[in-house]
Amino acid sequence: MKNALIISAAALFAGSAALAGNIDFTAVDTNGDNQLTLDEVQAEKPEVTQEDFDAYDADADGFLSEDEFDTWKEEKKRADDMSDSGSMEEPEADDTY
Ligand SMILES: [Ca+2]
Ligand SMILES: [Ca+2]
Repeated sequence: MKNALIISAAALFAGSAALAGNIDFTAVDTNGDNQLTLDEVQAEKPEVTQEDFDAYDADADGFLSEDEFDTWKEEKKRADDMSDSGSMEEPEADDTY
């Protein structure tokens, strides 16, 4: 039971992890209006879905502000940290902290 919960949480993180790496807001904002549209995000990361986008469009205006984008990147970073250690349930033995 508990594992199923953990796995779905991991799947959620994997979904948000679609926005990969250290993407710079200004690099994605190709028209420079300080708002990211789904098109702009997809130009950088085609695997990002409307669903991913909406999940972080906190005020649901159809754009990601820099704050919203930062939140996304933070979530992504956390997801990466988790995948770095192999799996959430079984931390690697070479854990350094
Ligand atoms: Ca824009
Ligand atoms: Ca927004």
